[in-house]
Amino acid sequence: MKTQLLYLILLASPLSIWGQTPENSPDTLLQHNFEGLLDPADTMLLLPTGSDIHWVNYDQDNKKGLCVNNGITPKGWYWESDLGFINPNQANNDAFTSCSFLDSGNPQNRNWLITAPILIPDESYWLCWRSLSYYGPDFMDGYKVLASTGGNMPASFTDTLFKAAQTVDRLVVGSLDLNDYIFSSGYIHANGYTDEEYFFVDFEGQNPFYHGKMEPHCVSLSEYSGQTIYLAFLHDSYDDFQLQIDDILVSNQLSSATQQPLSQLEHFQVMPNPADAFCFIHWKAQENAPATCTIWDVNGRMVWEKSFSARTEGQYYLETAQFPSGMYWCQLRTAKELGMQKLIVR
Ligand SMILES: [Ca+2]
Ligand SMILES: [Ca+2]
Ligand SMILES: [Ca+2]
Repeated sequence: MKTQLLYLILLASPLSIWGQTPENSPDTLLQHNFEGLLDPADTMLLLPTGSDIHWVNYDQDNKKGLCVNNGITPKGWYWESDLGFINPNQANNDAFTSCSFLDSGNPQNRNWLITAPILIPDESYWLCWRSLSYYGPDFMDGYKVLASTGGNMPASFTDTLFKAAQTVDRLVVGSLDLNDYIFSSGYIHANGYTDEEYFFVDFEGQNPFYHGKMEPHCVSLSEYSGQTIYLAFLHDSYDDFQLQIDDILVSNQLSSATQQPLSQLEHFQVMPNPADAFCFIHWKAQENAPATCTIWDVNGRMVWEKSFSARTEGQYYLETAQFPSGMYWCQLRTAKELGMQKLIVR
């Protein structure tokens, strides 16, 4: 019975809930931006049972965290302002957060954020998300993005789609030189702290540190075509600090005709953001190419689109007063490059 219900929901959702048509809107199968008035953790299960249809926030280690609130940090994932801002209290974004600075010895944190099940219709689908490790390189948090075709129990997540490195040891405490560290294998935040769009040097702490900002990632889900899968974000760091995940998206809008991953635009910005009556969309591409800018609402409906002739750099004045207040996705893409940003219209 459970399985039948699951498939009904999966089959019905792209059409009836989001009202999509393949011709003019993205097939967004799953989206979570951790925004709103209610704590997203309240709607999640605390334990996976094998074939759940809800998201799961599972604290497998059951160790006390010391990251916030004088040691009463939630043990699993928790809702928090975007820590990538200089002052997170002034952030206009919220994200899901996990703490690996744990009590008693040097235990491994094991916090699972497991999605609802997703039926991947064909090879054109991608998983995208954003993440930040708050405190690098001294206490850089690593994590894994995993997939399962056999239910949502931890042991079923046998496929690793992405692995972010964590700090394993340091030769010089507080150094900003990556050569003074030993990291586990995997991607080091902000491309090894070279891409200044995704970190800055923060002088507010005891020592200067690399303060992480939200960095987008995408992986293809093409090998799961025709299958129902669960995706999991496993924060499995030893003795680091805080990791955040945001804007989890499964959609087929990020693949080119050749199914090759698109590289990031050199620069892509929408400002002011939040926008009251207008915003400027500015981009810089690595190649001279025609571009298309598309805006979708949170339900995956395309609300605006414009094409631009070949250029390497462009700026466009967009009147946002034409859109109802709310959150949108703004995407700028060429044949080979892509930029995506959240746009808040007030
Ligand atoms: Ca935990
Ligand atoms: Ca968010
Ligand atoms: Ca570590």
